[in-house]
Amino acid sequence: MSEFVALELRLVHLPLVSPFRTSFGVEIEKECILVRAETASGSVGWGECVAAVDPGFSDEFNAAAWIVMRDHLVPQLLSAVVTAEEVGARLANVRGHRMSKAALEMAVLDAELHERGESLRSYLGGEKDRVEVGVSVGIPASVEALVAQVAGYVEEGYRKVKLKIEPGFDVEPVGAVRAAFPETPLSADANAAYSLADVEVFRALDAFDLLMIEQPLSHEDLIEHAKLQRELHTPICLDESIRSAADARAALELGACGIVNIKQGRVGGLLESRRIHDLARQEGIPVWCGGMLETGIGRAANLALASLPGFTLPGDTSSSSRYFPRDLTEPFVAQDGTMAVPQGPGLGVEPDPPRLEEATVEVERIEAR
Ligand code: OSB
Ligand code: MG
Repeated sequence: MSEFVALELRLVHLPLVSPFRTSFGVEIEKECILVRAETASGSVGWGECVAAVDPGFSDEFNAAAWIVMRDHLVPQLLSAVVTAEEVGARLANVRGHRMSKAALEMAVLDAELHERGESLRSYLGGEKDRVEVGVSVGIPASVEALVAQVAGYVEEGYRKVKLKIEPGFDVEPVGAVRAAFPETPLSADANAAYSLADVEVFRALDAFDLLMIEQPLSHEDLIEHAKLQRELHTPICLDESIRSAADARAALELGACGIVNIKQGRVGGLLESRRIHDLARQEGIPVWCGGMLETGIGRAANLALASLPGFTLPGDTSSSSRYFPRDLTEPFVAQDGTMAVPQGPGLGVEPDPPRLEEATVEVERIEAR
């Protein structure tokens, strides 16, 4: 339980090692909002908002997230004694904006856990010291470039390679990677780029022994995913379509997927993530931890979440070097396809002050009155 005296929003820009292209757009540079929460007793907590510059993955984006946090969400957390578990209910009068709410909940939780001296892993009920990780590969210039890139990642030891696909770049590249790496666990992520009329594409992908096909159809659909799933052997994994535990319940009941990608930002926070985990586990549905090209702050949260027992498939949490020439925190490094779960209080990491200053393009401090 903490009383918050100030919340600070920071817009940061970090160069990416290479542009990341998906079916909905391209990111050349990482831009995100960090939240710094300060309690009356002097504890500090950090949160990272997974929204991007453009509303491509979802309807959330940074400029809107900044306003909704500053004007609508942060004021409701200041001057009040709140626990992380109460954040969701306290912010429920604002509809949607889950990525913003998740960032605030993360900062509140990090501060609270620092006050208690407890790690996020322990708080969430995580059981693993290290988690299996994979890598998500953006759409490249050519199939040859893709195969070469995958070779490097396989060499690094990643336990799963996820290929981004879109209409016109699907069966051929996935087939080429499968032929070059017959043993590597592979998946394909369409980011909602197809419709049921494309069923033949998925029948063809079905032949490549993929671990899953991620979000083939509309970001708002469950029913058509259920229809497609009945046509395929490969499990469908939902990402964009699952924004809450209620969505997950509906998806499982409909048979819309066999696997769920959990992203704390997409579903409104770590606590809702745990509810989805618990539900899926009860239903015998595997989950894994997705990623949104987070900096070390958000990556630490993902690792804590991925240490829960139902996360039985490798996550998209790759080494810092896969994303940034320089991360905001101490670099994360995968070894033999696994990554250590931070053990210190809260997230167990914080931004390196000079690095943070260098990356910051805007700061707004909102104080309790
Ligand atoms: O669909 O999983 C996705 C990144 C940004 C937006 C959506 C997605 C992704 C990734 C990257 O696949 C995962 C990561 O390495 O963080
Ligand atoms: Mg995805």
